[in-house]
Amino acid sequence: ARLPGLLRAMPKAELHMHIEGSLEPELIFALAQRNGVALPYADVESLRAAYAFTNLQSFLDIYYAGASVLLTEQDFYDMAMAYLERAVADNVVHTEIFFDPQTHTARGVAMADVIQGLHRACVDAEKRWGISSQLILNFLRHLSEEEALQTLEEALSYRAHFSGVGLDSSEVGNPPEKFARVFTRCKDLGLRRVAHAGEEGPPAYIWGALDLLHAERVDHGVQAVHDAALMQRLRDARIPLTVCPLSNQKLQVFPDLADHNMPQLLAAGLVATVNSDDPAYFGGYINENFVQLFAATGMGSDEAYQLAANSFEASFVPATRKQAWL
Ligand code: ES4
Ligand code: ZN
Repeated sequence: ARLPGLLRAMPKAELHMHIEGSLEPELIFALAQRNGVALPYADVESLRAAYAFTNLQSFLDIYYAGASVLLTEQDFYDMAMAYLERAVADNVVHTEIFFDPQTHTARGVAMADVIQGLHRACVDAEKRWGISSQLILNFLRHLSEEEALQTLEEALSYRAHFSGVGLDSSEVGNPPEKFARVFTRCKDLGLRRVAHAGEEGPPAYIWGALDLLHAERVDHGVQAVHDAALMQRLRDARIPLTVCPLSNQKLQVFPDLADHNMPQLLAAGLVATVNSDDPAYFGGYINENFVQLFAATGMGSDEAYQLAANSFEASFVPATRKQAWL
């Protein structure tokens, strides 16, 4: 049995993918031209050449520059359709898509255009290819909690179009306690909750995501291995970790993929999953993450099956539909 073939062919859910991170350089330049936006890069090649990241912040600076070409409802639709078609090719049958409204509303883009463009793509993709999806609104943690609360209020006009909220952007120096009030309000509203924690930040930020943000999943979470009590909590409560191997490698969390701690997370009984994070920036969509991770760490078909099952268990679909996948 050839492992890469199994990894590519198996049905899977993707639970950690920033839609702005799916913008390929070619689409960035096409949208810049369509919208008359000037970019600080001459062409696709010089933009791609700038993708040499040393840490999370060095990536985020370029990621926000790339997102500046998104202006219209159609732009958000086109971006999401391109990702969804690519996900279908990787046998993703369900995806939970992160979006960063503040990156766009700060430039004068209407919340309606962001959410309606993304939602229309999700509807069309399910009709065309059968893939199901949910949208998860992420708050930018380098901005204030007041700004997050305002963003939430604005987005609530489109409450039916997103299932949950998350927390992303610059982690270190922006701990979860900064957003405790907005996440408690989201819980009261019946929104599902995730948060980036323990990507570059310490285990204390993962504890904070669980206890102060009421997070139901932890995005990344790979730093949990440094805290035995936290590992026990994650395992016993079956709190999933949405891990992104190529992201971790490119942002120097694990500079050598052979040193990635996914085997350790699975051996400890955690509900860990494999995801692409920002596939246009980190060198591959979800199947590339699976194939390269397995080649580097020596994991086998048992782990492949476990990761696929974990992706469905960790999803926010109703329990009845989960049963059919598992
Ligand atoms: C992100 Cl890799 C990562 N970490 C935190 N925030 C993000 N936004 C987009 N990608
Ligand atoms: Zn992420």
